[in-house]
Amino acid sequence: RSKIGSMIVIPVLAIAGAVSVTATTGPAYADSVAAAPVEDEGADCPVTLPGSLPANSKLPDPFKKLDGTRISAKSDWRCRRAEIKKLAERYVYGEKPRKPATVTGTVSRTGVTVNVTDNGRSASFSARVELPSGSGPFPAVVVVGGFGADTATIKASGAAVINYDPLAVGREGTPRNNKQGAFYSVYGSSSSTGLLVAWAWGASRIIDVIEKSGGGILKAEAIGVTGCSRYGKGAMAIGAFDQRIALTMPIESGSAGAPIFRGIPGESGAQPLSSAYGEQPWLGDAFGSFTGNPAALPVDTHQTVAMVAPRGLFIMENPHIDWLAARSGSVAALGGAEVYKALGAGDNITYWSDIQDGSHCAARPEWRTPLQQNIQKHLLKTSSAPGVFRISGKKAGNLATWRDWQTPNLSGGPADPLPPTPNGCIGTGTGTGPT
Ligand code: MCU
Repeated sequence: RSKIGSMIVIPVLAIAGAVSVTATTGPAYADSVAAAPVEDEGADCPVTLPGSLPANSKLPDPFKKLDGTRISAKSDWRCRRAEIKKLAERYVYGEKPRKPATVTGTVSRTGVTVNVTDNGRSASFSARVELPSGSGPFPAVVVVGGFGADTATIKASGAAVINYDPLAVGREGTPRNNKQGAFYSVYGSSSSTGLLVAWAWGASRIIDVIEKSGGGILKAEAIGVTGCSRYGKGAMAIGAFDQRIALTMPIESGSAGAPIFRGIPGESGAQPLSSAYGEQPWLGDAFGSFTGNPAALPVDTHQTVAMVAPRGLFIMENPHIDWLAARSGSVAALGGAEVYKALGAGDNITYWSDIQDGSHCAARPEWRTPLQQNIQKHLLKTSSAPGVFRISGKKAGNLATWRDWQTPNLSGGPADPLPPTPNGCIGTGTGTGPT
């Protein structure tokens, strides 16, 4: 059955937006925080997962370590992030295996091919590449799934498009005990890892091949990711689980994407957790114990947002379709933004749900300029435009009601370029802020 055929709940309009934006050039700015040179920068951090999961109806404190103490320095974030990553793998998404024993492949002006061998098993997949004008080498945006992303603006901004079909790596429509696709060919069809992390693993292997190619066509240190709807869930996971990704841009991701799990049961019309778990094996098998009890989760998606910090993040949401849980999405962004602020990177996150057209995954004029600015800032390094929060008054969440922790003043590192503001907004956004 086709993926469109399975979308019974919201009508999908995949419109290819053919709108171009003239890229401006200017001096290189140092404001954007570089992506890490490795996929999993804190892999060496010791992490002991908790033995019990006490109920907590509020969002878990992202600054509180598993030993119960809070971090005090920016340099502590590295290993705190590793704890969050382990919790997110264990209870939400399933484990992302470490880099495979062998990854080979090719990068040409029209495509990337990937061959992976790990644990003695092999799999291959490929992605089609579209280059912008100019001679390159180019930054690139991995476009997950084939719809909903404004590829014309991406290319007009000066970045290549890597068309990644995640279904070749983790197929939809399979039962949890017989998952299929390149990831499951290598790690087994009964792997408890969900599709989102399988897709993330595939995107990471594309980056491995680009790294090895020597950068003549595509620049491995300037990679972004985007996708809409189920592929927005994928874009979120891809950016959270590979620190080489400089810019993460989920669109209308809905339940199992950006929105906080704790907020979904109380958000009228939002896709229930049981549905997000059951519709497709997007989340890891372990999430099944939490669909009726998200308060028992030791993590929530504000921490998936925080896993992306301090790298570029541009969350796009649609407040016109209740199913998409945009109110809970705004809380995830506001909660994760507290980590950005504490790291002195408050202007690397943008959240935008203030849009006119309510159709799902439509081409939207409102997102063109921030899309171009994010690409210029985080991939091309030709802009220092600060991130903004433009939260639609239709679905504006209130972080204050969801947290019982405050944001620490972390020592060390560069000074925070944007002081925290009382209402929890950051940047220079003029839209309706949280109430
Ligand atoms: C928002 O993403 C999903 C949603 O979770 C599903 O319930 C629905 O069937 O499809 C959406 C989607 O991927 O639309 C393209």
